[in-house]
Amino acid sequence: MSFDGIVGPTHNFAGLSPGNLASLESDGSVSNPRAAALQGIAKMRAVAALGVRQAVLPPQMRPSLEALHALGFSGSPEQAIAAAVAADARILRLVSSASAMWAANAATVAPASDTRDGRTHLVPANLRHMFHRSLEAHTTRDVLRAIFADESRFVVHEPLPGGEHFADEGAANHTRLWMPGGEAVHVFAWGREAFAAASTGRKPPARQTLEASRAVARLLELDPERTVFAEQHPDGIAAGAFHTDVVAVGNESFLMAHALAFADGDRVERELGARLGDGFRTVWVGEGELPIADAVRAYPFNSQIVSLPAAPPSRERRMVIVAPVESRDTPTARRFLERVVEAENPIDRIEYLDVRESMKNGGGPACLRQRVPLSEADIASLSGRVLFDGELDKGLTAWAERHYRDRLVPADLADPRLYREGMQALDELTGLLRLGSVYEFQR
Ligand code: SUG
Repeated sequence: MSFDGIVGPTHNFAGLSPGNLASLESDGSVSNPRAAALQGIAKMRAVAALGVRQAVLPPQMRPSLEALHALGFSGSPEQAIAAAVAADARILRLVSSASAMWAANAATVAPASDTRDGRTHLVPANLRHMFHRSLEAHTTRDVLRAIFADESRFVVHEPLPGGEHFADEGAANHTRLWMPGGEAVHVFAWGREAFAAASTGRKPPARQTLEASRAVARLLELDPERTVFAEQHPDGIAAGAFHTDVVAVGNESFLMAHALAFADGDRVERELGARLGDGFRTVWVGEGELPIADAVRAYPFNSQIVSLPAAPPSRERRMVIVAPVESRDTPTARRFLERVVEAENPIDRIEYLDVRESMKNGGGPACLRQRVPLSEADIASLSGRVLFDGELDKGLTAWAERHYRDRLVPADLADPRLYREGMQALDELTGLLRLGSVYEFQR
């Protein structure tokens, strides 16, 4: 099951993420929140049409009044926003991002089949490394608890505590691989070792720490034998692959990755091969065929690889790559994806989708979704009305068309009407999704 983040009403280009080239390049340009939300809904529609169970995660309220208050800007939304702008407009940018749309960063998930207690475990990501993203963690926890409320089936943990030592970016650095009939293996990628960095005083642009990845694996109650910890390639990170899902993507028995995805790709390949056995397929690509700059610009690895429902009598699962149109329009990326389709592996074809508004902030199709493997009984026990069907599609589309602006620049964030519009939109949305009061302003 795929949970997509609905793009929030303040989607804008504020240049908030050093190390994320698209975010920096788009800084200050005009965004279209309505188009962004509709592109996200269209992606859900397309993925659902492939036979994947699809669900939604709501956006978060921005600007965050809680954060403004915590920073000493008191009073009504109007007063707090005005005071923040007067102090430093960059603060308002930080508390206004719609970044919760990138659901891959919402949490790391292990399904019931892989955990010691037989429940599905979700660890909300603390997103410590970027201030604007760290604001998401607690509401994400509350939203997940509202949806995965049945404690006999689901455990929604607290986000990891503390500061930079346990900086966790969620499933953007995590992949679960498995062979039919076999046990799954979880790959946790990390960018830096907090203890090592502390001792040298070095502060690399890497976000995820090894210490955080190990803590997440513990909380997920995974068998240590079924985990692989892999360092992200520092040169890949330096070139703009701030999350592993910018340079590698896996699904079931298939993994494709750039040579600059992992510091030791050979070891990753060997360890996975040893655990998953024959039939596990990988495609690697190097600088010569696909320069890292093109991979970062066009995001062919930030695709969703979707398993099609098995067609009887064949029990074999075929797969489709759902890629951003930028990789169709970048020759090296397109040729690489076409080679993947031709090679001996489960991939049948590529479908290109337009999520340009999200892409301009460094988020492709894979960033917009969180994978949560669920049984039919689990799905039936979800709270709220988050399953994406024709009716919710219509409801969400009309809702976004009614509430969202079609133009926003960072200066507009100071407009108190934007705050009121957002509050009204999200209040109505929690009704549509039957989620109860998940936002601070509703309490
Ligand atoms: O954390 N961009 C996000 C993009 C996250 C992409 N997710 C995955 N790769 N899974 C980030 O850097 C930019 C917001 C701005 O600049 O306005 C931003 O937060």
